[in-house]
Amino acid sequence: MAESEHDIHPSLLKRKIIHFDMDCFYAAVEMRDDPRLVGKPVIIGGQPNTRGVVATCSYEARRFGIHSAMACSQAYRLCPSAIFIPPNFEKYRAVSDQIRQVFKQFTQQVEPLSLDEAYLDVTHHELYATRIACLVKQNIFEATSLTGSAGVAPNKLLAKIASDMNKPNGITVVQPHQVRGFMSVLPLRKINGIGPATEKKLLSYGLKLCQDVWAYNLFDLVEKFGANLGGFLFHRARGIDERPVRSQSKRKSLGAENTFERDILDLNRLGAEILRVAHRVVEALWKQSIQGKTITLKVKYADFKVVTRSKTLNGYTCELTKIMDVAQELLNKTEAGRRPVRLIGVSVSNFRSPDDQILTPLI
Ligand code: DCP
Ligand code: MG
Repeated sequence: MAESEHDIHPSLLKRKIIHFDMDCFYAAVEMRDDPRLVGKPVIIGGQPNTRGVVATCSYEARRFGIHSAMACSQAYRLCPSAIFIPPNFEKYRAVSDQIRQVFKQFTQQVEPLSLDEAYLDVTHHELYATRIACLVKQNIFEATSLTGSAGVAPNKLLAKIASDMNKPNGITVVQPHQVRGFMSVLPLRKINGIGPATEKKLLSYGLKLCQDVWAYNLFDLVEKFGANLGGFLFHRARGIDERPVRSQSKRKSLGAENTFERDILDLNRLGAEILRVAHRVVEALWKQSIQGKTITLKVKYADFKVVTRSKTLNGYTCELTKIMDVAQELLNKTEAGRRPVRLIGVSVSNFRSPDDQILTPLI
């Protein structure tokens, strides 16, 4: 139901944001360049008989239940006739440059999230934001023969959720007066930043949809979930997100971390936790096709004291086994095993070229 201007949060009247995301990006590039692949289940990533994972796959392959980050062996079991193709990052990076050129035709405020997606702040453009989204789509198709999908909304949170709703080749618009209705039935899991672990935690409190959070005030949520998650939930569940589009600043490292439910003393268990965190980092490196030279391990002990240990390699890497080995070696240089640990983090920095220092949220 529409609502009066009075009920609309003022931040929703401030900005016009487009989130643009290419459709099955790596697979689409390969299908464009080899028409024999069109209409077939195509998987980009490792080979089926190795320990590799699926980077992405065509929509035909998705019908078999295949998705990004799935083990190739499992993808093969689901669809033995699928065509497995190794990734060609040079090509994807070239296309990525082309799409960024198109974004820049409309605004200088462009924040790339990975090779195939970006936020655009078009608040001050004379055209309607929806019209700009159409033009971006058209111009990208003319330049690359590839399609993408756009979300048009008053902030980054909503634009990102919206761009995923009409894939492939679609545009979804969320206007300020629609935000309440849009958020009410949205699963919390759709909020960027709420992953499987947080989802599980929220479900244990009976919180599944955004509107389930509305029953609690900020104070309740902070008490239940702490200042960070509590405040985040309160605002995001209402569709509020005041983060600006950051075109200038460039992240120089990419990392992930995990706080344990209970402090861990056992070194083997810590090793397993490092593997989980390193896996997330490697996935993000892959997704953005970047490699780094320096690996840093962060350890927070039960008493909240934090130490970091780093190692710089001779060459660049984005390989799980390598990053894992180094992180393990770094763990041995801490007091882990003798002091209980409450958090482990792994990050990679010192990227291959300045171009690769893409701004990414901590995952
Ligand atoms: N990617 C990756 N590993 C992942 C996720 C993605 O290597 N776990 C790579 C391959 C994708 C590209 O990043 O083509 C873009 O990621 P998206 O999440 O946007 O996925 P797609 O563009 O492939 O599909 P969609 O049409 O759902 O956007
Ligand atoms: Mg995409």
